[in-house]
Amino acid sequence: MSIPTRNPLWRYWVQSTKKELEGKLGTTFLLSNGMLGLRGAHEECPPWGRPEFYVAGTYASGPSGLLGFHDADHILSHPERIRQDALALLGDDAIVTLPNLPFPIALRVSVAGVRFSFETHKVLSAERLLEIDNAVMRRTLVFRDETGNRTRIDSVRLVSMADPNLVCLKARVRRLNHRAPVDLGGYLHEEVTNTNGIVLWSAGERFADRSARGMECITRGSRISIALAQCEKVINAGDDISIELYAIAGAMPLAEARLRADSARELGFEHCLAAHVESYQRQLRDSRVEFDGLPATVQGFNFGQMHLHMALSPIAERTGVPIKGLTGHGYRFLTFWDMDFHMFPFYLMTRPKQARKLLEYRYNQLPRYRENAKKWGAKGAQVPWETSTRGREETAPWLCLQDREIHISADAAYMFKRYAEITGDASVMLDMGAEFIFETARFYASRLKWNEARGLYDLPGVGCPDQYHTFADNNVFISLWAQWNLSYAAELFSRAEYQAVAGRIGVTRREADEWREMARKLFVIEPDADGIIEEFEGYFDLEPDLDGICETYCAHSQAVKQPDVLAAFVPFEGRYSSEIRRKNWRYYNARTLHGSSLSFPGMAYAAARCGLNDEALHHLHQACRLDLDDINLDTERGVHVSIGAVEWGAVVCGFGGLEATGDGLTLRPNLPRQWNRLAFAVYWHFQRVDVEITRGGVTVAVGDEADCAVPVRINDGAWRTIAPGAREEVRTDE
Ligand code: IFM
Repeated sequence: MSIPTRNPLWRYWVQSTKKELEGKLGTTFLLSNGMLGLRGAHEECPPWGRPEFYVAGTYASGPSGLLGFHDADHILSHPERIRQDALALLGDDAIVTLPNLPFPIALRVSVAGVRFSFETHKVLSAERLLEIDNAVMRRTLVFRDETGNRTRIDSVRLVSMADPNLVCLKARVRRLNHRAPVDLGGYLHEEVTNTNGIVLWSAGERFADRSARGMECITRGSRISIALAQCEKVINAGDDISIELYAIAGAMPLAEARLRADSARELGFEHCLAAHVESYQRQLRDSRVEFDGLPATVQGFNFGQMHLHMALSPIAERTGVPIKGLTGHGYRFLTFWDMDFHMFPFYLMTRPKQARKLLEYRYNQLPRYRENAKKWGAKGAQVPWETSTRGREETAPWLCLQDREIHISADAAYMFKRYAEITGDASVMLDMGAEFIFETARFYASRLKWNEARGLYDLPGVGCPDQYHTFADNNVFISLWAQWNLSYAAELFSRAEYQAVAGRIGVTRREADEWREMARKLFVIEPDADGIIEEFEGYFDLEPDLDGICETYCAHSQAVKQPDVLAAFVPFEGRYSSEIRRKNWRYYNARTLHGSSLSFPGMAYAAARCGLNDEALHHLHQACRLDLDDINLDTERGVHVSIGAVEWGAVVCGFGGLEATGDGLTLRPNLPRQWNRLAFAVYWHFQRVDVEITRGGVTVAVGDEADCAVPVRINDGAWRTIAPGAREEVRTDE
């Protein structure tokens, strides 16, 4: 008998019966389609098994127990806002998050009339396997009862990429050493809670019969009605006993959910599986990246890519992409700059039509952002640091981020510009972008202060993205963004096509001239005599000795959580030579503690873009393993979805040397010495472009989905315009 070998690049599996690992395994075996998020819990839902199931956009509100409280020593706590009674001040309904809903594919298995449970039976084997290339989880469970009967259950589950409301499970039971009767049934497991035992839904209407059941869950506070229906089909074919469960969940009438679950049952499991795999693999093909790295690196990279697809909701124009997708309660399913700055470039280059939804999400919330600016005494529109479908600032009130980590407004504004450039669809600027960019320029203008002594504007009172220095002036990353936003808004104003938008929101020539002048006269820290860029004014004077430094004891030192000088090189690379970027990479590498999951991939990206390839590869590997190996010991709170996007940037833009602009695609291949091949697909003007880089050359093949030729340039060669359906091979000098 030949034993099939599992391909570690696309398969990830864990055999464990350790209860204390359930938090982490629930995350790493999670499946989602952006609408539904189903954690990798056991179907039998043992009390410690953490069954969790979330529906996008169904935010409920509850008490402060939903939040971890930061004490006064925490680096992000605001010295004035953090008070002993801060929790009490919050009230009972202040915190929003998605409610954990009944687990939709729960299973009862009885052998000889005795129901299996992890507590009463001996579990001989429990293996979970993730098929990363199919977005499917398989599980094998072998148990023995008191009488010595051994039974094996093999199940496979999916959260459908073809039907956003569908979850399916098929489980097959085999009697290994007995003939005792087996009884199988599905149910909705209702004993579920959010953090600290808090329940965020109440039951409404219900139905139940022999092979179907359902209920309405009404969210706390927001009173959203979510229907949950499950149909089952038991197949008893002699020795082969199996069950199929079809669950539909979403904001719809319960009767509709029941009908849809029933239709899925009619279609059958194999049909639902095939439709799901077909739809998911299409997405994977659109963003394919192949490289001959270490298997553990590639596996983690593929895992990250899978999560980017699983996080992008079909209703992302309303929900955005929550920082951890629907994978876990950490950060309460809110959106952060991770979406605009880190994830958007990936979606833009691989799924441009869906990427537009992120622009719509930000633009639709613009009225709330205007209110947010007023709340903090600023003008224009200020994007909240953390927000949900309601567009308000949701950051815990005792933190010091809301009015200080203000780069997020420009991070969001930049998406509109990039979308218009890369897709060629300038209508987004007329419909949404110009207004957004004018309003965020107003915001930055209202935050600048004239410094008489210097004869320049300062941007004081900001919190550095590095998050160990949250009270700073003139942070280079934030100042560069403010400068860009002000000058780009002035440039847009000078274009005739945006006059109507400007007129509608009252932008005058005088205001636009002020923006231009402010951008010109904004103080931005430049590299010093050694080429090092000071992260913010006064950073060089901080304690350089990092021994004993940790998150509650670091603000006095040069330790950074993630290096924002290196992050500034992503949008503003053109300002700095590669020599300056290398020097800064080495300088900040010595000072970075990687407290943020964004740090390893961000440093991989920055290193690869300036030719520090060995360093880049090391950091890429760490990033790729972060969740699978639980490097930061917080995977149980959910997947760090944005790191997958930054890893993509490190590989495609770093090692592939891709630069995408409105003029076309430039490739400056920079393969690490350990690799011989890198291939990837991206989109430009909605046209697919496949790139293959080897030691000998570069091949570029242009698709024929759009009627559009693609200008491509290799290194500093001439631009070639490649026609739809054509390919070109260029020898390189390696
Ligand atoms: O958005 C980040 C932030 O930059 C650092 N803390 C974690 C957040 C989520 O990734």
